[in-house]
Amino acid sequence: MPVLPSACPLDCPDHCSLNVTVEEGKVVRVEDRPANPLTAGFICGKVRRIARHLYGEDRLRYPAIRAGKKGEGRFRRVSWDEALDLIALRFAEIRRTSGGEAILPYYYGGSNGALTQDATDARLFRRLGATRILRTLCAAATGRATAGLYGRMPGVAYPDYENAAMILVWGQNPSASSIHLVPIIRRAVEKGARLIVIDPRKTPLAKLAHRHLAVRPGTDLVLAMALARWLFVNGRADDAFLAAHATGVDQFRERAMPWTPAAAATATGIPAADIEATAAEYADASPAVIRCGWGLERNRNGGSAVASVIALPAVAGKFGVRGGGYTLSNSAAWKLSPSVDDAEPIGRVINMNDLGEALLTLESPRIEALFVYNANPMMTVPDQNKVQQGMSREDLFTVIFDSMATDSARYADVVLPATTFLEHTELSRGYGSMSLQLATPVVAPEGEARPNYQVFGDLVRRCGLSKPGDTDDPIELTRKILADQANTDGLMATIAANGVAVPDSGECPIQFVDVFPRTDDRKVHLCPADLDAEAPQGLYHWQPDPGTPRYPLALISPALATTISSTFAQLIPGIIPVEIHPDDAASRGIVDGSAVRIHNELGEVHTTARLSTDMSPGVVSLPKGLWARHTTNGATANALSPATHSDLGGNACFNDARVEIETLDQANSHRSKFAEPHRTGK
Ligand SMILES: Nc1nc2c(c(=O)[nH]1)N[C@H]1C(S)=C(S)[C@@H](COP(=O)(O)OP(=O)(O)OC[C@H]3O[C@@H](n4cnc5c(=O)[nH]c(N)nc54)[C@H](O)[C@@H]3O)O[C@H]1N2
Ligand SMILES: Nc1nc2c(c(=O)[nH]1)N[C@H]1C(S)=C(S)[C@@H](COP(=O)(O)OP(=O)(O)OC[C@H]3O[C@@H](n4cnc5c(=O)[nH]c(N)nc54)[C@H](O)[C@@H]3O)O[C@H]1N2
Ligand SMILES: [Mo]
Repeated sequence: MPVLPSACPLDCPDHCSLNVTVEEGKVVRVEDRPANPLTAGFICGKVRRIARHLYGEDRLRYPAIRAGKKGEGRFRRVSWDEALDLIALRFAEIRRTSGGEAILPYYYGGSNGALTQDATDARLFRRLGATRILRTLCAAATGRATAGLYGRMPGVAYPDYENAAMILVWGQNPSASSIHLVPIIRRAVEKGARLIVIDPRKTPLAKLAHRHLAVRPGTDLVLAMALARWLFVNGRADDAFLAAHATGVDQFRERAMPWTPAAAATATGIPAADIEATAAEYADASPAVIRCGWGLERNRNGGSAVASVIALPAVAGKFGVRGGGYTLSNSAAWKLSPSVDDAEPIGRVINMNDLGEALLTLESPRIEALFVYNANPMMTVPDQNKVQQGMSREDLFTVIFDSMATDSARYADVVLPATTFLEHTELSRGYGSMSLQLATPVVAPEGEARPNYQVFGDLVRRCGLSKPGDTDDPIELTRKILADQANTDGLMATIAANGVAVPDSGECPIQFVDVFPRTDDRKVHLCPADLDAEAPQGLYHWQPDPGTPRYPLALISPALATTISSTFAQLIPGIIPVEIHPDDAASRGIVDGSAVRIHNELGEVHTTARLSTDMSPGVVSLPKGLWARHTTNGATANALSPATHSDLGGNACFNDARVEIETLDQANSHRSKFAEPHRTGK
């Protein structure tokens, strides 16, 4: 049985190298490939068992056209020619009558692969003059903060965590979202490192931690500013480092000053003594590393929160030693070039969090066509009821290009089946690991599935938008993406031969020794003017909790170990419960297993309750990425998440959902009393 090399490009920091066993043209086993030291030894259960995903009943295998009402999910199989000609024809009509901006491409990170997004798709939509989408569901706030303060300097590499004397895991749950970091942290702890976890939930690492700070969602900014203030007022700020390597120190210090331990305790729910003790421990420890995740960006204060957290190693002088500093996204370890030459059109841009609103209300021109790929907006975008209303428009021409029959696909006029990363060529880089990998197909496509680069390349031609020099060839596209590297030919040869390459800055750079801020003066900018101007009331200004007496509970929606966002979730059986602290449950007459209604002014979710002391009082949790089948009314956490934007980057504010929960019995008795109509999610 052949064992073939591959690489996982899915939206996960780790970026595993894979060995895939193929039997009779089908994937039968997927394991780690030792070539990549970081991911050698084990891979996640999702990809290990990916055969269930590739060959399961939800796989899309053939192009199809709607044969029922919008959203009903009835389709008739057609040929690729018929499907693509129909799309080209409708696009031509819409451009003629309303202009290209009446077409909206919608995509996110379903495959993080460089050949699958911003490649031939960009060529098509730029030449059509389509409306552009701001990719803000995730990492927009963290991206703005790291760009502003450090110019996206690469972070502390995972293997160097073993050298740390203190590890702060801040708003990340690697046990689900980045599993190769976990054994490294465990080894560091065994060797004596102090572990601090800052998370509203008792995550697996919080249970291992010496200190767990159960921060109220959306208050990390306050906590980090209180830690910074403590360092300044107790003479523990590293003045020499700040003088040599930082700007904006006075402004930053001034904004930290109001956050006394007592004031911070009120906002964050963390006792003042714990805040002070944490600051003292951090000041004393070296090397100390902060693993900043994405949980803290998904709220109104997200950008300033991330900025304040990554400011701490500068204030405390934690750089310059192996295992000291911070890690956020390491994707900037590789600077990739565009694979298509077309410039971004200057035209209409919409924030993807506003998808529902845009489909329903945007004018001049109205959105007449929606082309969704690498994304599952019905399940992953805030204000789900609005997205559903928008996608239900009978006059909206919707194309869904995916490898799975997602909940979004039910709303398609045309369904196009996509290959998965095991069936096409893909170039990808990690954002936890610093690897770059090129993988060629290990099996032929299921049914008639086709890769993105081929389908968008074909549509460019059918739309009559070809230009000389266009290529859809994945290796030629790869060469363009790597064109600005120091030694493109050498790198192409390395990734072709080994599959994987490490950046020039090395596998494990030391911050402020091997890598420096990529700002114009190579300094950390603690209060950059552009961020200060962008944040509604200035950088580091804290916006209070959006909870109300009617909707007091903070609903968060963290990643599950069994999915990547909504990918693979179709394989999870049964109804998924909302987790609630026993005290919050008791005061509401909820017991373990109760059927409950979670609701606010945006919508409602019907599911069951699971009582858990892992939750903090006042915080409830329903995972991200669920499908309609996982709740009893088909709505998920996003039916309750507002389509508001974070202070920086226009990021989604999933965790600003504030809700109330009642048992379904209570809900039904209200309903009969007031005969109040309730909208359900689906
Ligand atoms: N409530 C709540 N919602 C959230 C979050 C949250 O915290 N709370 N988190 C958000 C986060 S972090 C993210 S990143 C987003 C993700 O949001 P999405 O990107 O919409 O979610 P995915 O599940 O990754 O969907 C990707 C889709 O792309 C498809 N796909 C994969 N590879 C290919 C390919 O090669 N070609 C094509 N055409 N399709 C492909 C997959 O089958 C899948 O259906 O969700 C966000 N949604
Ligand atoms: N298995 C798996 N792996 C994944 C993904 C997945 O869905 N499943 N998704 C991938 C993607 S798209 C991304 S972006 C990354 C995300 O990876 P993570 O950063 O781990 O993202 P989340 O699970 O959203 O949030 C992490 C933690 O933040 C906590 N949290 C929520 N709100 C707050 C807050 O206000 N402050 C603090 N301090 N903590 C808070 C949550 O309880 C959770 O434990 O993981 C990637 N890897
Ligand atoms: Mo994400």
